[in-house]
Amino acid sequence: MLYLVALLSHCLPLAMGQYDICKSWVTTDDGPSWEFYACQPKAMRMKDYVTVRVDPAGITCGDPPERFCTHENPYLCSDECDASNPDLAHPPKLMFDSEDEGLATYWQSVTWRRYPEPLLANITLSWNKSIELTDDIVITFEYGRPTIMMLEKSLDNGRTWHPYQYYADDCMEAFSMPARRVRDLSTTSANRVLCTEEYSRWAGSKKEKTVRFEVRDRFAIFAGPDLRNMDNLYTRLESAKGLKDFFTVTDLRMRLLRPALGGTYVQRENLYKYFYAVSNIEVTGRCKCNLHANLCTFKEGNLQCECEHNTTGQDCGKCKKNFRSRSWRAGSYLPLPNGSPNACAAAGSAFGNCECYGHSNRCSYIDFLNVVTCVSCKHNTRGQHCQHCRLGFYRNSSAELDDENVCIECNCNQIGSMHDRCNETGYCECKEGATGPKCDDCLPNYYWRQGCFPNVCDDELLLCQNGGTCYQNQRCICPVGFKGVLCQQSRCEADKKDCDGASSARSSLGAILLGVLALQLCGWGDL
Ligand SMILES: *[C@@H]1O[C@H](CO)[C@@H](O)[C@H](O)[C@H]1NC(C)=O
Ligand SMILES: *[C@@H]1O[C@H](CO)[C@@H](O)[C@H](O)[C@H]1NC(C)=O
Ligand SMILES: *[C@@H]1O[C@H](CO)[C@@H](O)[C@H](O)[C@H]1NC(C)=O
Ligand SMILES: *[C@@H]1O[C@H](CO)[C@@H](O)[C@H](O)[C@H]1NC(C)=O
Ligand SMILES: *[C@@H]1O[C@H](CO)[C@@H](O)[C@H](O)[C@H]1NC(C)=O
Ligand SMILES: [Ca+2]
Repeated sequence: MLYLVALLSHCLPLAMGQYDICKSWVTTDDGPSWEFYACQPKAMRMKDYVTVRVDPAGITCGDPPERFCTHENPYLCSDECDASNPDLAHPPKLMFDSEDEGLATYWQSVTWRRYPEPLLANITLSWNKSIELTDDIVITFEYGRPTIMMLEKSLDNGRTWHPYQYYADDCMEAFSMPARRVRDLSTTSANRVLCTEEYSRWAGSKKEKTVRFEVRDRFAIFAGPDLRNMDNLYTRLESAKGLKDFFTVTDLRMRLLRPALGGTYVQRENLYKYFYAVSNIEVTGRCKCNLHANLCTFKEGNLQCECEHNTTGQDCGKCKKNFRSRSWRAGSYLPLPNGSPNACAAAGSAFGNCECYGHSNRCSYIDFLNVVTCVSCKHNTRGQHCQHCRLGFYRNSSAELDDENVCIECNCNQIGSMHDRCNETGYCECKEGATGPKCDDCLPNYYWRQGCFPNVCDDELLLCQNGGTCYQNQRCICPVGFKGVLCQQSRCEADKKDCDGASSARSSLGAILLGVLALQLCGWGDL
């Protein structure tokens, strides 16, 4: 493999483009050696690697078979869609085939027979791989373009979605957005999400068939017309925050919200001419390999970067094992023209033997200790090799030492625990009465109130006396005439003025007798 690449890099003319070569065998004053460069795969026709999903179920025409007509010929509704007949079926895969004979093949939706209920369809394209767009997305509609649609994108395999562009014949009415054109964007707004009216107006279904997401026009803001100044674009992609990500997707979704209307209002008496038909979706882009690969292969149904620079992963997004002496970094387009490979380095290659498990980019020699130590350990690690967890964190036993998630926060309850440190299994040290891994529970016979306190009363040993009731283990609510923590003390005993009416709250015979006795003993005397 190494030799092959070396050979290739010798034979290929340098003119084939920027960032095409990951390394080359060069001769220097010190003899021959490898030189490494930032590199990226070539752009490809991404529709060849996509999986598609069309929603909702039943939106594809032909089941049951259905007749339709066109805006050009609205009274001749003799065309038929029949899913069970290959010649009359319009399944989703026809959006991605190659149309060699020039005959359009297309996916088609059911007609708008449910009007005025909206005719909605989602076409979701997934690559299970991050892709960097390099040219316009071009969607070709037969029989007219939608009057309202939206393009969405995902960067995380469909977990979250973001608007990418809005399309309508009237942006204000459809989306409450002013209509704009990508050509009018400036360097500071090149990644703005906008609504355009350019691709939604009726112009005859044969004449204007395409809807675009204009990647080239946005590139041209930096690279000039015809993209002649790519250096400037690459510089911007590297420096402008979020610009690279703007052109990166793992999934795309077309939300078709209203079909072509033929330049007029909806005619209820003929709903067979309203539907969507998409013959092609062209997506041109390259695998995102973080400038660590110049090849991207399709293996077992998945795109995969062929990583160089001792990186690994689907996007070359981490360092290979034993090459983690500093943390992983993407390659950079800068400095021009070859960029920086930012390769992963073997443990032990830099600075004697300072392994930092990928949590630090820097080692430093400490003179008086005569040791090399990692500097500014990240990911909540610490230590000479970033091999320990910071105080307040503990080791994630299911993660390797070079994993970003290796240290987990202790999360000790601030009130229940002695401090915010914990042991190797995440257990905090609890104050008296508190328990649980995080000290946010109380032991039996303790109650929680800004910390754990011993029960004052309960239903077992610390019973409230004389008919008193225990309130949340915190105190006894005593009947009139009694007091004390457990209502164990008669008020008469403590203070003779308190004996009036003391009998009223008591229920047991014994208590009543006691009360009577108390009345006789002290109550009458006072009157
Ligand atoms: C299309 O996808 C959006 C989310 O992006 C969802 O809210 C909507 O319900 C979907 N529409 C249909 C018709 O499935
Ligand atoms: C997506 O790609 C990853 C990495 O190549 C693979 O492990 C996973 O099985 C793929 N998922 C699907 C649904 O193909
Ligand atoms: C990657 O590791 C191999 C094997 O140790 C080494 O020969 C090569 O030079 C390394 N590549 C880079 C870019 O560091
Ligand atoms: C522990 O590490 C694994 C592997 O990286 C990770 O999936 C998991 O989320 C981590 N656990 C916590 C609590 O962070
Ligand atoms: C951490 O503390 C808990 C509770 O005290 C204990 O059960 C566990 O064994 C301790 N773990 C270690 C590794 O010491
Ligand atoms: Ca087609």
